Amino acid sequence: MTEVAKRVELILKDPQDSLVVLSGCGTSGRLAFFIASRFNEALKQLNRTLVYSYIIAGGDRALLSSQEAPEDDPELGMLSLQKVCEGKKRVLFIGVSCGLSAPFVAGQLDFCLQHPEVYTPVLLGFNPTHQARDEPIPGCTFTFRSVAQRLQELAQRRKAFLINPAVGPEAISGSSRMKGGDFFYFWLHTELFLPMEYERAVEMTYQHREGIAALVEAAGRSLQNEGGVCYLGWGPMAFLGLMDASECNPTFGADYADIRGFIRGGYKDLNNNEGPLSSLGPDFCIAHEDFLHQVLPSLTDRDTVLLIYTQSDDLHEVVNLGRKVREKTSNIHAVHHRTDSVEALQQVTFLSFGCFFFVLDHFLFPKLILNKLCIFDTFWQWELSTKLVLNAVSTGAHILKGKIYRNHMIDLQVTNSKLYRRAARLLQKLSGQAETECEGALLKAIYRADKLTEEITSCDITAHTQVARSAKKVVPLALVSLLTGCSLKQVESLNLNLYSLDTITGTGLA
Ligand code: F1P
Repeated sequence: MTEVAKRVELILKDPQDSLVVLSGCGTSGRLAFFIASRFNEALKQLNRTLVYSYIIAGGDRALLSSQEAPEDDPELGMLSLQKVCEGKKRVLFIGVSCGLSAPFVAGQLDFCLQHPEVYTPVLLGFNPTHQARDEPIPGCTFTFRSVAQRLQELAQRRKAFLINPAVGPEAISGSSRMKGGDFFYFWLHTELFLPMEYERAVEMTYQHREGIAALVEAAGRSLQNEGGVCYLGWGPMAFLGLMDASECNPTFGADYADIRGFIRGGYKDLNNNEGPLSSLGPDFCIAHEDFLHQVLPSLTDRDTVLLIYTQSDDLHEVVNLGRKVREKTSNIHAVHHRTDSVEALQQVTFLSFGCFFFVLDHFLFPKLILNKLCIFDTFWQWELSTKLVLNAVSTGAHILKGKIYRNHMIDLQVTNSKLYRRAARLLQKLSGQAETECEGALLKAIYRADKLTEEITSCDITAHTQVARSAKKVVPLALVSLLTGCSLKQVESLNLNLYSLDTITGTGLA
């Protein structure tokens, strides 16, 4: 890690024709974007050359919505890396795949290994090398594991780097959006810019356990009652809301309207490579203006709204929007970050909001505003803290909705080869039945067919995952069908809520 930090330092000192590229899929790609943007912002303020760049599988639309299919494409990964690095003579490439699994990233790492005169590859993930994915990648001679092993060998001579601490599996398995993501965020900050103390941010956040629990309950009630949760954010913190919301779709089978994020100035504030994407549909409309037009008119007490802002944001604006929301729902809350040096500002906040807001605002950090770097330090602690709170809110709310079975997020979307295999493994683990039965049940649920035809079984995984994009509750349906012996039609007529899974399977419904 120290060695990687030194390489970054060299690039920062002599940025001519150099680049640090962060790349990943899903959550890893979103964090790559967020961190590259934040670091470039910091460099801008210090009048330094911008050296950070990001790549996310599926392009910028994947920043806001689930696009797992491109994760399977190593060539796409390689081509997008080549494009970003055109004309560069020195590139530090940081490929992130929490599970050491994404072919998109494997393709990029392989390309770096073939061009050592320009690229120094770094692989960041949270899995031991021998557990990296070893499934053949169509059209390639390498697997993720073989690439990781090559990196490991070169790492001894400092020609490549493999950073894969085991930070433990996700408490609720099935997504890299929580612990893996937190560590990725934390690691990049400490290694790529300047060493900082994040432990305190975590401690301070969880001092607000009760407040966070209240938020989880409110959001959970909304989801249970077919309402929605909206994050209305200001400044960089707003993207964390967008990111948290977009992850709920592949992780919990959620609809885009269940949890939505909005950022004050929309794409102008997001500052992504591809610019505005609102023309792609309502789920890509992300500005507060869009919230006012699309969501506010039909907002009710069933919905939860969470404002996310800091002392640096325009409080009058926060108050104005807050008042509009309050006219429609009493279920309005706020995460407010401040340092302990702004008592006056805090008073304003309380005066304006006190009567109707639950304000989770005592994030007291030491007075760090000594120089510009310390301002970033404080901001980054707030960002980590916000990520922790939002992950807790959305995960907890989905648990309350009944999306978790025996500690597994089983209503995942089966939209790429990794997720297809994960779904099949989950079915085996939870039903105790053989692999072929489980895969059969999975296919039946994807195609909504009670019998598997030749047409279905002759298709490959890519075709199955394309059909699965529009199928709902695939794994829960397959599981109940496996456990009860009921046909898919019978199971579907139950209008499944995972809360009732144990009851259904325990009473021998068949
Ligand atoms: C990438 C990713 C995850 C997401 C889901 C699908 O994983 O998009 O972020 O939660 O599991 O895969 P990884 O390559 O970082 O392990």
